[in-house]
Amino acid sequence: MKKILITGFEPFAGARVNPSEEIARALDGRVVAGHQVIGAVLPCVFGGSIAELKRWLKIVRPELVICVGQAGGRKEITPERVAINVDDARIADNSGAQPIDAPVARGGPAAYWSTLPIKAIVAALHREGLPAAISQTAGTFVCNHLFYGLMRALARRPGVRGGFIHVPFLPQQAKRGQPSLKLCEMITGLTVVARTAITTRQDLAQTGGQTH
Ligand code: PCA
Repeated sequence: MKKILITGFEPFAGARVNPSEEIARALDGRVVAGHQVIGAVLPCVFGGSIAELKRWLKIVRPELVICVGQAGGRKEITPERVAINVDDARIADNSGAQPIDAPVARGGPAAYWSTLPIKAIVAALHREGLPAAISQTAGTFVCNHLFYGLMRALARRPGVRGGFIHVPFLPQQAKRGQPSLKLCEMITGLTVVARTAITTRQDLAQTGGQTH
């Protein structure tokens, strides 16, 4: 059976959970649109996250790769449009590294586009009643770093599509007034993302309700 690789991150910044890890674990082994999902959890570490992703790409040989990370403070499930070639960390990663103004890949292009049908994904999430919007920036921490590394790796694998999705806090992480989303809604949401990516050949040309 063809495969979909879905990755999440371990908790970071002193947190005890990361919704993206829970999503990857929950979806591991499920079948979506005739494809088997393999869920993997990556370290929240510059360099190490890309190395581990490449190891999974070799093992799984997926048709589709969806990397997921937490973006605390956002209220929607947000497909990222673009990965940029910069690491600029406001806090240290889980190994204590805090690169400033460093390239992800020296000599690499300034950016890579997601190859997921991001507008169709937002529309499909809305049809399920889930909050969703396109994001124009994945930040400059480990999520953008991994997203850039993913798209750079996929540039050498024609036909394999991939991209990055940020998700809000879980309810137990959100401080008063902060938005959050239940884990079951995120799991449904990422299933919709995967199904839409498999079944959509041509992305929609319509507004994505951009917020970030
Ligand atoms: N979110 C962080 C890194 C890991 C995660 O889940 C980010 O947005 O860069």
